[in-house]
Amino acid sequence: MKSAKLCSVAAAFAAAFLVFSCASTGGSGGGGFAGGWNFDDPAKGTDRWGLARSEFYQYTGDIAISQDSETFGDGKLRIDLDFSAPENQKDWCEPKLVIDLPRSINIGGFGSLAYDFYFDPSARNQGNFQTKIFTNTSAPIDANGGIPSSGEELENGFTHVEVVIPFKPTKGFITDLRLSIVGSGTDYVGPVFIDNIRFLPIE
Ligand SMILES: [Ca+2]
Repeated sequence: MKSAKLCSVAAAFAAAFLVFSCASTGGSGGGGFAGGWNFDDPAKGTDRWGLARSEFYQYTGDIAISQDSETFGDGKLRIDLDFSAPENQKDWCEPKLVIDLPRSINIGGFGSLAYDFYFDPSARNQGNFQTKIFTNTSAPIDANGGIPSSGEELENGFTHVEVVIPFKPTKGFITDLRLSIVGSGTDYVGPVFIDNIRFLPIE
């Protein structure tokens, strides 16, 4: 009885894995990597990205993460932020996103992580954003980067900037990724959006 039960658990696990494997090789990358993360499919929600609340550094404001197809007409990852309290206006105030990858990613040959970032200039009186990437797994990625304070001004009032974070190339696989949107002396209150997170090859 016990072994039969174990067997059925194992079978269910194997079936789930099979389904997942098929889904994740389907092209547009559910939690996957081939095309990075574009957040265009509402059915995938945040596509496994979440908040690493226990790893926030000096950030105590409200925060929420969601998939948003309305604000720009195509899907993006939305993060609602609140740096209004003085204690959240330090030089490095870091809420952090995390993804535990369903399949490990070989990062050999990559030299930077890039994403599109959208913010509302009217949602702040001061300060800027910075960014950071980090992984806990054996192939280390640990790099900080800047986020431009001005860029393409869109009709809906948001500014679009391209963010590129170079990191020291390393061989190996990662199974997690942390991505921080860091407040740097800012009092920003409102949503920011991230899209097209992708690794870029070494130049
Ligand atoms: Ca998108």
